[in-house]
Amino acid sequence: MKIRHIYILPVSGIAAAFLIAAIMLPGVVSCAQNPGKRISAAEYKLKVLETLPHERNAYTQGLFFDKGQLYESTGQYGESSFRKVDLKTGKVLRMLTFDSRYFAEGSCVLDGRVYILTWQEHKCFVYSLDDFKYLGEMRNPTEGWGLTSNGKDLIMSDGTDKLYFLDPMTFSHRTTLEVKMNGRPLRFLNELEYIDGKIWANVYLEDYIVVIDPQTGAVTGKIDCRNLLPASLRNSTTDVLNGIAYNPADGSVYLTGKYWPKMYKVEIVKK
Ligand SMILES: [Ca+2]
Repeated sequence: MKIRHIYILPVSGIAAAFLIAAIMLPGVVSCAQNPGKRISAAEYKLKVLETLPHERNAYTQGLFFDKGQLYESTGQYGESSFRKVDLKTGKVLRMLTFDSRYFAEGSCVLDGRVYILTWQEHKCFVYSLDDFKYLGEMRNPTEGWGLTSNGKDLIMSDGTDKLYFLDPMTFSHRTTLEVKMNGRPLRFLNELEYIDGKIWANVYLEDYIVVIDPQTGAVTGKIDCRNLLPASLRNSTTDVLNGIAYNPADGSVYLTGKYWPKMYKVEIVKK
């Protein structure tokens, strides 16, 4: 638990204790809210609804929709980019590239502004999504991995078991969520997507996606994504599953991976 601010007010000791407890409670967003309760993750598998092309040169780090349009950020030094992508053809419609000293990571949109993380460069770039115009940048004290938004906060992963809820104007931390799967901390949280009040997360180097309750940090679902990209489509550069995009217009979910030649429209079914 982390207390960011303690306000000293002229009240009696007992009243102050209640007041401080009331201030602290909303910030306690780990499973500590239910210390005796262990939530088991429900097991899901994928049903592929559609297979779509994906640029093999895209080391996918961020993937999201805005107004039905797909966007993607890609990493690696010298290859980092932000792209507007045609969903049906996989073709890049517009692209920003980053200086080779930056390794781009996750990205998301909030109120028409696109936020693009860097891995170890402690910067989050901000652009206008409409015209890709540079608006500024904010300092990120941790590493940057995945990024999404609940419509109010930016939600960021940094490769640990924590998700940070951030002010989109200042990047200051509002709350920190500790993520646990079956009662144990789940590290290496990577690309994120806020779907229907839950946070979906890739787990780096794993072939599964977890569904996280943003109130408690408990993993409520584990989605088995093994063999999503068949062996026949893999080559020496094919890397890990990474990339979740939700299109709220029709409730569809798309998945891909780093240097994958395909993207998949999927739905999840209980095992
Ligand atoms: Ca995403």
